[in-house]
Amino acid sequence: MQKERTFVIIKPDAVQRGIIGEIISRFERKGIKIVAMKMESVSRELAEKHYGVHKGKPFFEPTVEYITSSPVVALILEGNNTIEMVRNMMGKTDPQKAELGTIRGDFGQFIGRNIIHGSDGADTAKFEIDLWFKQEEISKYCRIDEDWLIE
Ligand code: IDP
Ligand code: MG
Repeated sequence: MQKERTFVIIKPDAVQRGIIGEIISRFERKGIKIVAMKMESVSRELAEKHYGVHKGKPFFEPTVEYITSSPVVALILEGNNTIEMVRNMMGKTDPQKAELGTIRGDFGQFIGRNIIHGSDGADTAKFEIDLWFKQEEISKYCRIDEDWLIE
């Protein structure tokens, strides 16, 4: 079994709309462990680094403005195959195309207000975790349900 970490941002629109708890509770109910979490007003510098791969694309500047427009909640989630599982729970980038039952499909309407970010692969997860969190902000602990979650 592959235990891995992923990086998630509950974006400004989700914070403003009061659905932080709804989103976090989906991860908790799925059995995914939260190992780090903080609310942060994102600087332009951090936003530009985070979205660096998209520099030069037409949506780069609006996306940097979106993510810096109001506080976000940043999390590190840990568990079995967590990167792919969280991406599946998020749904497609465009909430119009995301399936109902996914976070973007259930809560969003526009691609420029798509509720949540999650790392798209192992290298990205490592880059984003190191960019957003210090080692001492990450907690190591066992959830009491771990033995009942994994076969
Ligand atoms: P992802 O968040 O599903 O991985 P990416 O293609 O990596 O999607 O794009 C990063 C973010 O940039 C998206 O989550 C969204 O906030 C924004 N974005 C991407 N494409 C568009 C677009 O066509 N219009 C507006 N915003 C976009
Ligand atoms: Mg992406």
